[in-house]
Amino acid sequence: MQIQWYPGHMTKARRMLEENLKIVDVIVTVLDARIPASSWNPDVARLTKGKEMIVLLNKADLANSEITIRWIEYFRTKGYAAIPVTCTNKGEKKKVLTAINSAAKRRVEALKKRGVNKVVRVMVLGVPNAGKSTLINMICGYNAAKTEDRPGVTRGRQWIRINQYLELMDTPGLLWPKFDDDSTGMHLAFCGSINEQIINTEELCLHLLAALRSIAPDGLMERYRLEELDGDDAVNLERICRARGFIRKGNVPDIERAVSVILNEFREGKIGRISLEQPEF
Ligand SMILES: Nc1nc2c(ncn2[C@@H]2O[C@H](COP(=O)(O)OP(=O)(O)OP(=O)(O)O)[C@@H](O)[C@H]2O)c(=O)[nH]1
Ligand SMILES: [Mg+2]
Repeated sequence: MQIQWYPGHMTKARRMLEENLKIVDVIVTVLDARIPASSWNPDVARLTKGKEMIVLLNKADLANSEITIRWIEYFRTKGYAAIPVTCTNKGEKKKVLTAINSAAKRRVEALKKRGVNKVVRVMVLGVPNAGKSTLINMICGYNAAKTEDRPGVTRGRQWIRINQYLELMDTPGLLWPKFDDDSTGMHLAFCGSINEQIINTEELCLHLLAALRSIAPDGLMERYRLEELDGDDAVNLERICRARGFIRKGNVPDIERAVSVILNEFREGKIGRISLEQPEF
């Protein structure tokens, strides 16, 4: 299944990123902990080379914790400060602020020697729906940035002042013009980073079922009360309709409803804490 989504507002957002790069001290890259490889933007990585960067593996509550620990090791061996976070959890604030302070330390201290108290400017980047605005709200303690469970919520850049010495910039979710392989676009779509209007969601759901059948068959069977899994995911989808009572007049399975429920339940972690990607060292 081939997916590409690079609408005009992303071209604009990329330009804005380039224009603002000079004035930022630290980049925070928000990845989705379930798909760190697919949510790593190679275009942004190239643009921000040489900047202090912190890699946040967000939505850690939805990912397999052992695999997340391995991803953290992976990014650390690549030279990045990397931490797992759950931005919907307010208790994570200190951990993130410590990482930002430590990344900005060199510049802050250099200026302090010259008697200047530097305002640290942090740009928050990531694919759509990764949790950038949620991160900013968690740090500032109130809803300064709009968040929603769909991609493309934040459109323009927005500076949010945290205190006298710290400012964060929220940015629109960014993808890149061409994914290297089909699985990248698909994984991003599974996790809600692609606008559903451009996707055949039934086809996407069949691919998700195939992935879950191989990674988390027990979670899948348990959630949808299936005795066994068929090798054909169209059959599994129909069984899920029946198990959930998604039946229309004339005993016709309501596939559309099941597709929407399965995608949402996966995204909410109801099928289990599932990591779709593992690091390769
Ligand atoms: N379970 C869970 N959900 C999260 C977490 N962080 C964010 N979310 C949810 O993910 C959805 C998207 O969050 P946003 O903060 O709007 O994402 P964004 O990166 O700003 O998205 P765009 O502005 O569209 O690029 C929201 O429904 C959040 O509640 C997390 O750590 N765990
Ligand atoms: Mg946002």
